[in-house]
Amino acid sequence: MKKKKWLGMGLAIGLVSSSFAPTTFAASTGPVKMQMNHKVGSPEFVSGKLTAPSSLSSEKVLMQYFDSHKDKFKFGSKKAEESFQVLDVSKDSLGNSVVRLQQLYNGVPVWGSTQVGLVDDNGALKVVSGTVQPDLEGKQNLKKGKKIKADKAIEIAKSDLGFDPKLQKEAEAQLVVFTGNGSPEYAYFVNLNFLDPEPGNWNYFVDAHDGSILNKFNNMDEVSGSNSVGTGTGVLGDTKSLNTTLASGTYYLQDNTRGSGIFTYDMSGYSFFPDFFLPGSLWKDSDNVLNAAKDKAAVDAHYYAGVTYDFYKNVFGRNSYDNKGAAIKSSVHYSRNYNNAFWNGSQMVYGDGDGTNFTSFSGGIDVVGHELTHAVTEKSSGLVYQNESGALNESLSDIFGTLIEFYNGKNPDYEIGEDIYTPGTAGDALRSMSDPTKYGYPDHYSKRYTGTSDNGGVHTNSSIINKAAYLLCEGGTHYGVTVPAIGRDKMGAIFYRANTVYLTSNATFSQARASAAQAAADLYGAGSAEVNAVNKAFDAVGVQ
Ligand code: TI1
Ligand code: ZN
Ligand code: CA
Ligand code: CA
Repeated sequence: MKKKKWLGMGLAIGLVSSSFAPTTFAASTGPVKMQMNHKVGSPEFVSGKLTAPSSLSSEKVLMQYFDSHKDKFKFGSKKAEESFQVLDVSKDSLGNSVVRLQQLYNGVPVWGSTQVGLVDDNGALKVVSGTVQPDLEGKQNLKKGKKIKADKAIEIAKSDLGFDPKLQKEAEAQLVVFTGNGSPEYAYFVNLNFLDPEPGNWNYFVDAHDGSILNKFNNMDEVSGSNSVGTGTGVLGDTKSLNTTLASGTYYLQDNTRGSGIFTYDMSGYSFFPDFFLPGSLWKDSDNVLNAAKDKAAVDAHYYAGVTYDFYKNVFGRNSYDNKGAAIKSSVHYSRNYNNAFWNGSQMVYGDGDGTNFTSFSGGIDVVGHELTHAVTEKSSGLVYQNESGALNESLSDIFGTLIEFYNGKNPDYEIGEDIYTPGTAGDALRSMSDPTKYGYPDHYSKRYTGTSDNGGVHTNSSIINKAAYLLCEGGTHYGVTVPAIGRDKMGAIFYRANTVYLTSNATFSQARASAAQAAADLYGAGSAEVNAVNKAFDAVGVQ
């Protein structure tokens, strides 16, 4: 797979976008929504009627817009035409023009700083996405200029590798403005791509003034080699076998036996901008025995992604999250002491936890099942991650995370996150499907959270649906309503059909009830006990 050289920092931010409430204001051309990147202090996403219709080229429309909003985008004294290079202009499926830009500073590309403009077929600008690095002209470091030569930078990068690589293509050093460490610097971007003595695709940023290495990462995301089976020790100390790939004497966490493959990567504690350096480098091991402390998170992310793939394949005939065999990617050791895991729109990302509230998130199979189910939901119902649709999205992730835990068969339960939550305290969990109130979550619609935090309570109100799903599996009487048990398999089949057939992006809880009842009728008959049980389960949690 070929990697694009310029990764958009402000693009594809998915669930982890810095979603501060955008401001809305009326411009002369119509209402405009401007979402700020507060870290950088300039806009990251602007939408609305940004310009009036025009017969100019789409590039010109975008450049003129930048020129007339210099105060916001702060790209300096030069005109937009000199501050941005047009990388690409294309048409989308709706007839809009998509203009892709690379920010330049005095003609030098600002690494990772790309922008996109969407211009409709009337020549009106509708969207500007991507943060511009602001006020570069005032930066002291850039005034120092460059002192060392490109060849020297390549030498520095090569000697840092510690061995002499047989390069696939000649190394080049490209002068860039590197902003990844906070203060912009001139740097050489050096790519070293090789297969021998071991495969690697290293990116180096060598300070153009003093030759120091500002940053480096191995951007390799796939190897070609032979299938192999290794062993690993998981987060909880258990041993499991792993599908790996052997290439040039090194083993990689690349499982070629499922769909288009399962790949596990190392973020080595980095995060920077989410998505910027993801996925990190493909996990490698010298002897196919992954038993070091740092291996544990990788072992479980890899193994449980395989179990999750098998669950969806064997139970529902679904080939990966998109049902088209998409490659499944996970990165572990994301950031430091990071107390969460997420699906970013294209891959799973796991923190190591702070060691007190959480340990490595991939150690819980219900966590892995939860995250990969977000991908299934995104590719099917597309439930919007806010308010009731967002709580449904979260609930489906908990429900299937739990079904996958039962499918795996090792100490399964209806608790959520028990294997990674408070490693120093036994017997507790983050949430409970059987009794959400144990951890302070609502178990009835009348007790739902109606505030705006956590995207409108997506991790709170999910518990109401979780409880309905639990009652459907196990039966019980809740607030005076008795729900007959239909078992996990039928509950799973009903919710899977609801998610993949009937639920829509903006579904409410009551649409979820109707969808589940319809799914049960399709699967088991209109007047079936299963339809009755679904209705009772939603009655019990107060959803009509
Ligand atoms: S999908 C992800 C949302 C994270 C948003 C922040 C970037 C999420 O829901 N993560 C789960 C992780 C999890 C799953 C933990 C199962 C335990 C069991 C989650 O519940 N996160 C909690 C901590 C939260 O975000 O509130
Ligand atoms: Zn989630
Ligand atoms: Ca569990
Ligand atoms: Ca605990």
